[in-house]
Amino acid sequence: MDYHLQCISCGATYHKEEIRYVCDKCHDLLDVNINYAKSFSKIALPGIWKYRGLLPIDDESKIVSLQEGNTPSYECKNLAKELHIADSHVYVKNEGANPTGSFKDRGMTLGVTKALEYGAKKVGCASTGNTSASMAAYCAKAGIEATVFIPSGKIAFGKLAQALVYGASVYEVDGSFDDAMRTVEDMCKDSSKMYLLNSMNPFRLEGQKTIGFEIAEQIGAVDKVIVPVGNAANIAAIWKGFVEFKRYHMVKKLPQMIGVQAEGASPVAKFWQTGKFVPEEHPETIASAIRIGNPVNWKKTVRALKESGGKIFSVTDKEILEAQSLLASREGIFVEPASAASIAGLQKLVKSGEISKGEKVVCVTTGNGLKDPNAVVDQFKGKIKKASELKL
Ligand code: AN7
Repeated sequence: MDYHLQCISCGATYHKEEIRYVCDKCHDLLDVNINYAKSFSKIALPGIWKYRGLLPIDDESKIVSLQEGNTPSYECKNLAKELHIADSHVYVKNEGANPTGSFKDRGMTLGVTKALEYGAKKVGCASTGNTSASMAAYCAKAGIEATVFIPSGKIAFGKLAQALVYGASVYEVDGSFDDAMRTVEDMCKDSSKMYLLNSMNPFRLEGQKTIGFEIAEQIGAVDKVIVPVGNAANIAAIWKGFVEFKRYHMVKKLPQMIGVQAEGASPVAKFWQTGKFVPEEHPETIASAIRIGNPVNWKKTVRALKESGGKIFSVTDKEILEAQSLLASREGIFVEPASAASIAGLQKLVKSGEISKGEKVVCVTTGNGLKDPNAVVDQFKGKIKKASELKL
Protein backbone atom coordinates (compact mmCIF):
# COMPACT_ATOMS: atom_id res chain seq x y z
CA MET A 1 0.00 0.00 0.00
CA ASP A 2 1.10 3.54 -0.76
CA TYR A 3 1.57 5.60 2.40
CA HIS A 4 4.16 7.63 4.30
CA LEU A 5 4.64 9.03 7.80
CA GLN A 6 4.17 12.74 8.48
CA CYS A 7 4.89 14.90 11.55
CA ILE A 8 1.76 16.50 13.04
CA SER A 9 3.70 19.70 13.87
CA CYS A 10 6.31 20.53 11.22
CA GLY A 11 4.91 18.39 8.40
CA ALA A 12 8.23 16.58 7.70
CA THR A 13 7.59 13.34 5.80
CA TYR A 14 9.34 10.01 6.16
CA HIS A 15 9.53 6.95 3.98
CA LYS A 16 7.59 3.91 5.21
CA GLU A 17 10.59 1.55 5.06
CA GLU A 18 12.31 3.18 8.05
CA ILE A 19 11.19 2.50 11.63
CA ARG A 20 10.37 5.77 13.35
CA TYR A 21 7.96 6.66 16.17
CA VAL A 22 8.41 10.45 16.35
CA CYS A 23 9.74 13.22 14.10
CA ASP A 24 13.55 13.42 13.81
CA LYS A 25 13.42 17.22 13.68
CA CYS A 26 10.89 18.30 16.31
CA HIS A 27 10.19 14.98 18.11
CA ASP A 28 6.44 15.36 17.74
CA LEU A 29 3.93 12.60 16.83
CA LEU A 30 3.60 11.06 13.38
CA ASP A 31 0.51 10.32 11.31
CA VAL A 32 0.23 7.53 8.78
CA ASN A 33 -0.79 9.35 5.59
CA ILE A 34 -2.36 7.02 3.09
CA ASN A 35 -2.21 8.03 -0.56
CA TYR A 36 -5.82 7.15 -1.18
CA ALA A 37 -6.80 5.09 -4.19
CA LYS A 38 -9.92 6.06 -6.17
CA SER A 39 -12.00 3.28 -4.68
CA PHE A 40 -11.93 0.91 -1.77
CA SER A 41 -13.62 -2.47 -1.48
CA LYS A 42 -13.92 -4.89 1.42
CA ILE A 43 -12.37 -8.34 1.17
CA ALA A 44 -12.70 -11.72 2.87
CA LEU A 45 -9.89 -11.60 5.42
CA PRO A 46 -10.28 -12.29 9.17
CA GLY A 47 -11.11 -9.67 11.81
CA ILE A 48 -10.56 -6.01 10.96
CA TRP A 49 -8.65 -7.10 7.84
CA LYS A 50 -11.79 -6.95 5.75
CA TYR A 51 -10.85 -3.25 5.63
CA ARG A 52 -7.46 -4.24 4.20
CA GLY A 53 -7.81 -1.61 1.46
CA LEU A 54 -7.46 1.11 4.12
CA LEU A 55 -4.87 -0.55 6.37
CA PRO A 56 -1.19 0.30 5.82
CA ILE A 57 0.62 -3.02 5.51
CA ASP A 58 2.52 -4.41 2.54
CA ASP A 59 2.66 -8.18 3.04
CA GLU A 60 -0.67 -9.97 3.56
CA SER A 61 1.09 -13.26 4.29
CA LYS A 62 2.35 -11.71 7.57
CA ILE A 63 -1.08 -10.83 8.99
CA VAL A 64 -1.47 -11.94 12.64
CA SER A 65 -5.18 -12.02 13.51
CA LEU A 66 -7.29 -13.42 16.34
CA GLN A 67 -10.46 -12.36 14.50
CA GLU A 68 -10.68 -9.07 16.39
CA GLY A 69 -13.30 -6.43 15.66
CA ASN A 70 -16.87 -6.84 14.43
CA THR A 71 -17.97 -6.10 18.00
CA PRO A 72 -21.66 -5.53 18.74
CA SER A 73 -23.38 -2.15 18.72
CA TYR A 74 -26.38 -2.33 21.05
CA GLU A 75 -29.21 0.16 21.11
CA CYS A 76 -29.77 0.74 24.84
CA LYS A 77 -33.42 1.68 25.26
CA ASN A 78 -33.57 0.86 28.99
CA LEU A 79 -30.61 3.14 29.63
CA ALA A 80 -32.09 5.93 27.50
CA LYS A 81 -35.35 5.67 29.45
CA GLU A 82 -33.53 5.72 32.77
CA LEU A 83 -31.67 8.87 31.71
CA HIS A 84 -34.95 10.49 30.53
CA ILE A 85 -33.81 10.66 26.91
CA ALA A 86 -36.08 7.94 25.50
CA ASP A 87 -36.67 10.19 22.48
CA SER A 88 -32.97 9.96 21.54
CA HIS A 89 -31.02 6.89 20.43
CA VAL A 90 -28.28 5.64 22.74
CA TYR A 91 -25.91 2.93 21.51
CA VAL A 92 -23.08 1.07 23.17
CA LYS A 93 -20.25 -0.15 20.94
CA ASN A 94 -18.91 -2.92 23.15
CA GLU A 95 -15.20 -3.39 22.59
CA GLY A 96 -15.07 -5.79 25.54
CA ALA A 97 -16.20 -8.44 23.03
CA ASN A 98 -12.75 -8.50 21.37
CA PRO A 99 -10.52 -11.61 21.69
CA THR A 100 -8.56 -10.33 24.72
CA GLY A 101 -11.47 -8.23 25.98
CA SER A 102 -10.51 -4.73 24.83
CA PHE A 103 -10.24 -2.47 21.78
CA LYS A 104 -6.46 -2.80 21.94
CA ASP A 105 -6.73 -5.95 19.80
CA ARG A 106 -7.56 -3.84 16.74
CA GLY A 107 -4.31 -1.91 17.09
CA MET A 108 -2.25 -4.93 18.02
CA THR A 109 -3.23 -7.07 15.02
CA LEU A 110 -1.83 -4.24 12.89
CA GLY A 111 1.11 -3.40 15.17
CA VAL A 112 2.34 -6.99 15.47
CA THR A 113 1.89 -7.55 11.72
CA LYS A 114 3.99 -4.42 11.19
CA ALA A 115 6.61 -5.77 13.63
CA LEU A 116 6.87 -8.91 11.45
CA GLU A 117 7.13 -6.80 8.29
CA TYR A 118 10.02 -4.88 9.86
CA GLY A 119 11.64 -8.17 10.95
CA ALA A 120 11.42 -7.43 14.71
CA LYS A 121 12.06 -10.39 17.02
CA LYS A 122 11.17 -8.55 20.19
CA VAL A 123 8.48 -5.96 20.92
CA GLY A 124 7.75 -3.88 24.00
CA CYS A 125 5.08 -1.71 25.59
CA ALA A 126 4.22 0.09 28.80
CA SER A 127 0.70 -0.54 29.96
CA THR A 128 -2.06 0.11 32.43
CA GLY A 129 -3.07 -3.49 31.61
CA ASN A 130 -5.03 -3.89 28.41
CA THR A 131 -2.24 -3.05 25.97
CA SER A 132 0.05 -5.60 27.63
CA ALA A 133 -2.67 -8.31 27.60
CA SER A 134 -3.36 -7.71 23.93
CA MET A 135 0.26 -7.43 22.82
CA ALA A 136 1.12 -10.63 24.68
CA ALA A 137 -1.66 -12.55 22.90
CA TYR A 138 -0.74 -11.37 19.39
CA CYS A 139 2.95 -12.05 20.06
CA ALA A 140 2.06 -15.57 21.21
CA LYS A 141 0.31 -16.15 17.89
CA ALA A 142 3.14 -14.51 15.92
CA GLY A 143 5.90 -16.37 17.77
CA ILE A 144 7.81 -13.24 18.81
CA GLU A 145 8.94 -12.12 22.26
CA ALA A 146 6.70 -9.74 24.21
CA THR A 147 8.19 -7.52 26.93
CA VAL A 148 5.77 -5.48 29.00
CA PHE A 149 6.41 -2.76 31.57
CA ILE A 150 3.65 -2.16 34.12
CA PRO A 151 3.30 0.26 37.04
CA SER A 152 3.97 -1.86 40.11
CA GLY A 153 0.78 -3.06 41.84
CA LYS A 154 -1.42 -0.77 39.76
CA ILE A 155 -2.99 -2.89 37.05
CA ALA A 156 -6.19 -4.92 37.31
CA PHE A 157 -5.71 -8.56 38.24
CA GLY A 158 -7.35 -10.07 35.15
CA LYS A 159 -5.06 -8.08 32.85
CA LEU A 160 -1.95 -9.20 34.73
CA ALA A 161 -3.13 -12.82 34.47
CA GLN A 162 -3.56 -12.38 30.71
CA ALA A 163 -0.06 -11.00 30.11
CA LEU A 164 1.44 -13.85 32.14
CA VAL A 165 -0.53 -16.71 30.62
CA TYR A 166 0.04 -15.53 27.03
CA GLY A 167 3.76 -15.80 27.85
CA ALA A 168 4.99 -12.21 28.00
CA SER A 169 8.03 -11.19 30.06
CA VAL A 170 6.54 -8.86 32.67
CA TYR A 171 8.60 -6.11 34.33
CA GLU A 172 7.31 -3.89 37.13
CA VAL A 173 8.28 -0.23 37.28
CA ASP A 174 8.08 1.73 40.54
CA GLY A 175 5.76 4.66 39.96
CA SER A 176 2.95 5.33 37.51
CA PHE A 177 2.17 4.30 33.92
CA ASP A 178 4.01 7.43 32.81
CA ASP A 179 7.22 6.18 34.46
CA ALA A 180 6.76 2.80 32.73
CA MET A 181 6.25 4.66 29.43
CA ARG A 182 9.54 6.53 29.86
CA THR A 183 11.29 3.22 30.59
CA VAL A 184 10.02 1.47 27.45
CA GLU A 185 10.70 4.51 25.25
CA ASP A 186 14.30 4.35 26.42
CA MET A 187 14.50 0.60 25.74
CA CYS A 188 13.10 1.04 22.22
CA LYS A 189 15.46 3.86 21.19
CA ASP A 190 17.32 1.28 19.12
CA SER A 191 14.40 -0.28 17.26
CA SER A 192 16.55 -3.18 16.06
CA LYS A 193 16.63 -4.36 19.70
CA MET A 194 12.99 -3.81 20.61
CA TYR A 195 10.06 -2.53 18.49
CA LEU A 196 7.73 -0.17 20.38
CA LEU A 197 4.04 -1.09 20.39
CA ASN A 198 2.57 1.69 22.50
CA SER A 199 0.11 4.02 20.83
CA MET A 200 2.96 6.42 20.09
CA ASN A 201 3.46 3.92 17.26
CA PRO A 202 1.15 5.42 14.60
CA PHE A 203 0.26 2.00 13.14
CA ARG A 204 -1.64 1.06 16.30
CA LEU A 205 -4.10 3.88 15.60
CA GLU A 206 -4.59 2.63 12.05
CA GLY A 207 -6.04 -0.59 13.44
CA GLN A 208 -8.17 1.24 15.99
CA LYS A 209 -9.72 3.52 13.36
CA THR A 210 -11.83 0.50 12.34
CA ILE A 211 -14.09 1.25 15.35
CA GLY A 212 -15.23 4.28 13.35
CA PHE A 213 -15.73 2.15 10.22
CA GLU A 214 -17.87 -0.35 12.13
CA ILE A 215 -20.02 2.28 13.87
CA ALA A 216 -20.75 3.77 10.44
CA GLU A 217 -21.63 0.36 9.01
CA GLN A 218 -23.66 -0.90 11.98
CA ILE A 219 -25.55 2.27 12.88
CA GLY A 220 -24.96 4.72 10.02
CA ALA A 221 -24.33 8.42 10.54
CA VAL A 222 -24.36 9.38 14.23
CA ASP A 223 -24.27 12.70 16.08
CA LYS A 224 -21.92 12.08 18.99
CA VAL A 225 -19.33 9.43 19.83
CA ILE A 226 -18.29 9.37 23.49
CA VAL A 227 -14.90 7.80 24.26
CA PRO A 228 -12.91 7.30 27.49
CA VAL A 229 -9.50 8.99 27.23
CA GLY A 230 -6.24 7.82 28.84
CA ASN A 231 -3.15 7.96 26.66
CA ALA A 232 -5.41 9.84 24.22
CA ALA A 233 -4.96 7.73 21.08
CA ASN A 234 -8.24 5.89 20.61
CA ILE A 235 -10.52 8.89 20.22
CA ALA A 236 -8.19 10.31 17.55
CA ALA A 237 -8.06 6.93 15.80
CA ILE A 238 -11.88 6.59 15.73
CA TRP A 239 -12.15 10.11 14.29
CA LYS A 240 -9.67 9.19 11.52
CA GLY A 241 -11.86 6.19 10.71
CA PHE A 242 -14.93 8.39 10.24
CA VAL A 243 -13.02 10.89 8.11
CA GLU A 244 -11.76 8.12 5.81
CA PHE A 245 -15.22 6.57 5.46
CA LYS A 246 -16.66 9.98 4.58
CA ARG A 247 -13.99 10.34 1.90
CA TYR A 248 -15.28 7.11 0.33
CA HIS A 249 -18.93 8.18 0.79
CA MET A 250 -19.49 5.26 3.15
CA VAL A 251 -21.00 7.57 5.77
CA LYS A 252 -23.01 10.73 5.17
CA LYS A 253 -21.81 12.98 7.97
CA LEU A 254 -19.16 13.15 10.66
CA PRO A 255 -19.94 12.96 14.40
CA GLN A 256 -18.77 15.18 17.23
CA MET A 257 -16.08 13.39 19.22
CA ILE A 258 -16.57 13.66 23.00
CA GLY A 259 -13.68 12.65 25.26
CA VAL A 260 -14.13 11.70 28.92
CA GLN A 261 -11.33 11.48 31.48
CA ALA A 262 -11.40 10.45 35.14
CA GLU A 263 -11.21 13.54 37.37
CA GLY A 264 -8.01 12.38 39.09
CA ALA A 265 -6.23 11.86 35.77
CA SER A 266 -7.53 14.59 33.50
CA PRO A 267 -4.71 16.65 31.95
CA VAL A 268 -6.39 16.83 28.52
CA ALA A 269 -9.74 17.95 30.01
CA LYS A 270 -7.85 20.64 31.95
CA PHE A 271 -6.04 21.71 28.78
CA TRP A 272 -9.43 22.09 27.10
CA GLN A 273 -10.47 24.56 29.84
CA THR A 274 -7.25 26.45 30.41
CA GLY A 275 -5.30 26.19 27.13
CA LYS A 276 -2.31 24.91 29.08
CA PHE A 277 -1.12 21.30 29.03
CA VAL A 278 0.32 20.32 32.40
CA PRO A 279 1.19 16.63 32.98
CA GLU A 280 -0.10 15.26 36.30
CA GLU A 281 2.56 13.79 38.57
CA HIS A 282 0.29 11.54 40.63
CA PRO A 283 -2.76 10.48 38.61
CA GLU A 284 -5.34 8.65 40.71
CA THR A 285 -8.65 6.99 39.84
CA ILE A 286 -10.49 3.70 40.32
CA ALA A 287 -10.44 3.43 36.52
CA SER A 288 -6.88 2.05 36.45
CA ALA A 289 -6.85 1.69 32.63
CA ILE A 290 -6.96 5.47 32.23
CA ARG A 291 -4.81 6.37 35.25
CA ILE A 292 -2.40 8.32 33.04
CA GLY A 293 -0.95 11.74 33.91
CA ASN A 294 1.05 12.51 30.76
CA PRO A 295 -0.85 11.18 27.74
CA VAL A 296 1.52 10.69 24.84
CA ASN A 297 -1.07 11.40 22.14
CA TRP A 298 -2.81 14.43 23.66
CA LYS A 299 -2.15 16.62 20.62
CA LYS A 300 -3.81 14.15 18.26
CA THR A 301 -6.85 14.09 20.55
CA VAL A 302 -7.08 17.88 20.72
CA ARG A 303 -6.86 17.99 16.91
CA ALA A 304 -9.73 15.45 16.60
CA LEU A 305 -11.86 17.36 19.13
CA LYS A 306 -11.34 20.64 17.28
CA GLU A 307 -11.94 19.19 13.81
CA SER A 308 -15.12 17.42 14.92
CA GLY A 309 -16.53 20.30 16.98
CA GLY A 310 -16.39 18.08 20.05
CA LYS A 311 -15.00 18.53 23.54
CA ILE A 312 -13.46 16.76 26.53
CA PHE A 313 -14.34 16.86 30.23
CA SER A 314 -13.94 14.72 33.33
CA VAL A 315 -16.18 12.60 35.58
CA THR A 316 -15.66 11.48 39.18
CA ASP A 317 -14.92 7.93 40.34
CA LYS A 318 -18.34 7.86 42.01
CA GLU A 319 -20.02 8.75 38.72
CA ILE A 320 -17.95 6.08 36.94
CA LEU A 321 -18.95 3.30 39.36
CA GLU A 322 -22.62 4.31 39.29
CA ALA A 323 -22.56 4.30 35.49
CA GLN A 324 -20.91 0.87 35.47
CA SER A 325 -23.69 -0.60 37.66
CA LEU A 326 -26.39 1.18 35.69
CA LEU A 327 -25.22 -0.22 32.34
CA ALA A 328 -24.83 -3.74 33.72
CA SER A 329 -28.13 -3.82 35.60
CA ARG A 330 -30.27 -2.20 32.88
CA GLU A 331 -28.66 -3.53 29.71
CA GLY A 332 -26.72 -6.67 30.69
CA ILE A 333 -23.42 -5.17 29.56
CA PHE A 334 -20.56 -5.45 32.07
CA VAL A 335 -17.69 -3.09 31.32
CA GLU A 336 -14.59 -2.12 33.26
CA PRO A 337 -14.55 1.21 35.15
CA ALA A 338 -12.55 3.08 32.47
CA SER A 339 -15.17 2.12 29.90
CA ALA A 340 -18.02 3.23 32.14
CA ALA A 341 -16.52 6.74 31.94
CA SER A 342 -18.24 7.02 28.54
CA ILE A 343 -21.64 6.28 30.14
CA ALA A 344 -20.91 8.70 32.99
CA GLY A 345 -19.98 11.24 30.31
CA LEU A 346 -23.33 10.71 28.60
CA GLN A 347 -25.12 11.28 31.93
CA LYS A 348 -23.26 14.55 32.33
CA LEU A 349 -24.25 15.70 28.84
CA VAL A 350 -27.87 14.81 29.60
CA LYS A 351 -27.77 16.85 32.82
CA SER A 352 -26.43 19.89 31.00
CA GLY A 353 -29.10 19.55 28.30
CA GLU A 354 -26.65 18.74 25.53
CA ILE A 355 -28.46 15.68 24.13
CA SER A 356 -31.28 16.72 21.84
CA LYS A 357 -34.36 14.89 20.70
CA GLY A 358 -33.75 12.30 17.99
CA GLU A 359 -29.97 12.46 18.35
CA LYS A 360 -27.90 9.32 17.87
CA VAL A 361 -25.21 8.95 20.51
CA VAL A 362 -22.66 6.13 20.70
CA CYS A 363 -20.75 5.32 23.89
CA VAL A 364 -17.63 3.26 23.18
CA THR A 365 -17.12 0.81 26.04
CA THR A 366 -13.47 -0.03 25.65
CA GLY A 367 -12.86 -3.03 27.94
CA ASN A 368 -14.62 -6.02 29.51
CA GLY A 369 -15.77 -5.85 33.14
CA LEU A 370 -14.36 -9.30 33.93
CA LYS A 371 -10.85 -7.89 33.75
CA ASP A 372 -11.32 -6.00 37.00
CA PRO A 373 -13.88 -7.79 39.20
CA ASN A 374 -12.44 -6.33 42.42
CA ALA A 375 -13.69 -2.87 41.47
CA VAL A 376 -17.23 -4.26 41.64
CA VAL A 377 -17.20 -6.94 44.32
CA ASP A 378 -15.79 -4.52 46.91
CA GLN A 379 -18.89 -2.33 46.47
CA PHE A 380 -21.39 -5.18 46.60
CA LYS A 381 -20.05 -7.19 49.55
CA GLY A 382 -22.95 -6.37 51.83
CA LYS A 383 -25.43 -7.55 49.20
CA ILE A 384 -24.62 -11.25 49.53
CA LYS A 385 -27.00 -12.97 51.95
CA LYS A 386 -27.26 -16.38 53.60
CA ALA A 387 -29.53 -18.77 51.70
CA SER A 388 -31.28 -19.57 54.99
CA GLU A 389 -32.49 -15.93 55.19
CA LEU A 390 -34.68 -16.28 52.10
CA LYS A 391 -38.41 -16.73 52.78
CA LEU A 392 -40.66 -16.78 49.72
C1 AN7 B 1 -10.34 0.00 28.82
O1 AN7 B 1 -3.45 -0.51 28.29
O2 AN7 B 1 -3.26 2.89 27.95
O3 AN7 B 1 -6.94 7.09 25.31
O4 AN7 B 1 -1.75 0.77 28.59
O5 AN7 B 1 -7.54 0.10 28.58
O6 AN7 B 1 -6.24 5.42 23.59
O7 AN7 B 1 -5.14 5.47 25.81
C2 AN7 B 1 -5.22 1.62 28.13
C3 AN7 B 1 -6.12 2.53 27.73
C4 AN7 B 1 -9.71 3.39 27.57
C5 AN7 B 1 -7.78 4.74 26.96
N1 AN7 B 1 -10.31 2.28 28.01
O8 AN7 B 1 -7.47 4.70 25.58
C6 AN7 B 1 -2.95 0.60 28.33
C7 AN7 B 1 -3.79 1.80 28.12
C8 AN7 B 1 -9.60 1.19 28.35
C9 AN7 B 1 -8.20 1.21 28.24
C10 AN7 B 1 -8.34 3.47 27.45
C11 AN7 B 1 -7.56 2.39 27.81
P1 AN7 B 1 -6.39 5.72 25.02
